[in-house]
Order: sequence, then structure tokens, then C-alpha cells
Amino acid sequence: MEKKQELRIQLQAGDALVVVDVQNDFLPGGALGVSAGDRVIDPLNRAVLLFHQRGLPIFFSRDWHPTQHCSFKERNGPWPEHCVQNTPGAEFARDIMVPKEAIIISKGVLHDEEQYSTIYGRNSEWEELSRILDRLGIKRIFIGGLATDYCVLNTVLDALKLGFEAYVFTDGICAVNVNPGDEENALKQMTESGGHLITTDRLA
Ligand code: VGL
Ligand code: ZN
Repeated sequence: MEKKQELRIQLQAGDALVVVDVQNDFLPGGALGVSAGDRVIDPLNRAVLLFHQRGLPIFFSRDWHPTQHCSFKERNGPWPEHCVQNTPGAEFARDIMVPKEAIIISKGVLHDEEQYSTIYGRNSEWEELSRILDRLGIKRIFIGGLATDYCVLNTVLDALKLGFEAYVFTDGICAVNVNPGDEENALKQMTESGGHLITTDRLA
């Protein structure tokens, strides 16, 4: 047995936190509720606090769809209507801490384009996250949120493709599991692509 949990990860300049889609519609009771999705909130709040205390960049992504988005069933997409811009379901979960310095990244905002990856989401100035990360000299990205098998997975894979190191909080993610095994599969894809699975209690 590796004693992984005992190894502390020292946060440093060049680190950034990306909290993926912790929005009402992805929580239990939401339009696309991930069962037990609320378990990510406490661990992610701890991570947010640490990054905030160290003055490191924190990004909050949000699924931010127009009405009649191409991913909705009404347009033969796979999902029920969810995270429609400016509706309560699209708001960040009440209990997640969103510091005022955090940068909000919106994705899936175009009518005809699905976007699972936060990396190609955009800030309020329409600048892509990938460019913001480069501009800020980010090397390591720490990722948690919803859902493991969609937006978290795609964010991690794209970050790795672009040459970032990616650390995924296993206690800060939760899967939709449309098919049994999706979660396991997603974790496998992340590690096989070079991502690191860690728990938030290893952050120092
Ligand atoms: C997501 C399904 C549809 C996600 C977004 O954030 O993982 N999943 N839209
Ligand atoms: Zn969506």
C-alpha cells in the first residue's frame, strides 16, 4: 500500500484552483441532480479557503446555457433542460464559498455548441480560460466539482493536453453515472492521461 495520503502537497505560485459547475441544477433536487453531489461542497470549501489565503487564482466555472440549448432533450440532446442563464438552477450552490476575487468562467453559452470542458469556457470579457491560465503563468491546476464523468473529466483531459499538470480532488467530485462504471472509467482516463488523484486534506 502506498502511503499517498501522508504526502503533503505544498501550494505555490503557478497553482490555480478550478471549481467546476457546483450549481443548483447539478445538486440533489436539481434539474440534472447528481445524487450525493452535495458531498463535494465541504472539501471544495476547504480548498477554496486555502487558495484564497495564499492569494492563488480561483476559477468557478458554470454551465450557462441559453434556452433551447442543443444539449436539451427538446432539441434531441441528451439532457433535460438545466443551467439556463439567469435562472435559480444555474446559480452556484448556496453553501459553496465564492470569494469576490474568484473568476467566473461560463461555458455552453452558445445555442448550438455543447461544451463540457471548462478550459475553453470564457470569463466576462470573453477570454478563454486556457489563455487566462497562460497569462497568469499557471503550471498546476487543481480541479473539483461536478460532474466527474462529464465536465470534470473533459476539463482534466484538456488541461493535460495543453501541458498543465492536473490534480483532481477525489473527495471533491461526484459522477452522474448514466451508465454504471462511468465514474470508474472517468477516473481511469484521467490517471492514464497523467492526471493525479488526491484528496483535499493533502493540501498544505
Ligand atoms: C454537465 C451534463 C450536461 C457537467 C453539464 O457539468 O458535468 N453535465 N451539462
Ligand atoms: Zn449542460
